[in-house]
Amino acid sequence: MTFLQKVRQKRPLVHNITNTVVTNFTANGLLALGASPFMADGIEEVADVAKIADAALFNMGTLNESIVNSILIAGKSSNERNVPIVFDPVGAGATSYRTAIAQLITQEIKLTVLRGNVAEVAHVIGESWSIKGVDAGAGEGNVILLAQKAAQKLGCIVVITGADDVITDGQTTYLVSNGHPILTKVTGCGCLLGSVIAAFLSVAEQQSIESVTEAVAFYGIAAEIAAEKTEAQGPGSFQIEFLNHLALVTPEIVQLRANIQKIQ
Ligand code: ATP
Ligand code: TZP
Ligand code: MG
Ligand code: MG
Repeated sequence: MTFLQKVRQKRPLVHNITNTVVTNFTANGLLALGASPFMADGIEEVADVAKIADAALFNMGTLNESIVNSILIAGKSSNERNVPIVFDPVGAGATSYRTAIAQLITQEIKLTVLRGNVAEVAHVIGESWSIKGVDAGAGEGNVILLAQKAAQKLGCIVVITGADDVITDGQTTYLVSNGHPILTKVTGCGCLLGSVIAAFLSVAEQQSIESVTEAVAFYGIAAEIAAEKTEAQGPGSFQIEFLNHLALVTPEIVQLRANIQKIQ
């Protein structure tokens, strides 16, 4: 059985502490996939939510002190139960506050996956890369080596997304070349991917790089098909069609279209 089939069978409960921009899109994306979203960031309840969740997604897109505290409390509670955690350090490097908080979270919480654009991942491990707000700027470095260095330093799987996606645990590395540039014209497509990865991790053995790779390929394939179907239209139509294909893409379609390369 593929991880996608397992997600649709188990309908995992994914605890999301995410930003105010993408909350609705993320919940709809998880529902379309076949998972069960729970958006809960209140400091009063996050520890209890973490006790019932199958996976967690922490995202610092609209950051403030309350969100930081909620992520730290939920993260510790999730770690106690060995629940997989995906962290998206949105905008790390854009302000010194974001960089410091991203580094604090990676120190205080045992992550399963760090998912970000190249600039965000670079800044989390103290390297430089140009960044424009929450979007990565053009950079000069080697993205694969950067991802491997981050995975080794943080002791987790690192996913750096872009035209090609790098997925590595520091030893094994995959390159996924599915997806479509129009994903960058709809806010939250990076953020939702983190939640989708969390759902796939919840039906896998711990630290399963294969489940993460399948999640990333599946996501890119749903976007490719949605982009084909809305070719003459714009990002608004794409966004709706993308949600449709998160529900409609089958394991057979993933197998046919997945563009995954294992790198030594
Ligand atoms: P940024 O903040 O830099 O926009 P992000 O957090 O939104 O980053 P992306 O890097 O845009 O995240 O990744 C989100 C999804 O979009 C991933 O599935 C990725 O593969 C896909 N993607 C991004 N850019 C391209 C591209 N040029 N071609 C194909 N797919 C892309
Ligand atoms: N501003 C703060 S969070 C956010 C914006 C625009 C959403 C970023 O979403 P993504 O998935 O990184 O494009
Ligand atoms: Mg984006
Ligand atoms: Mg992002």
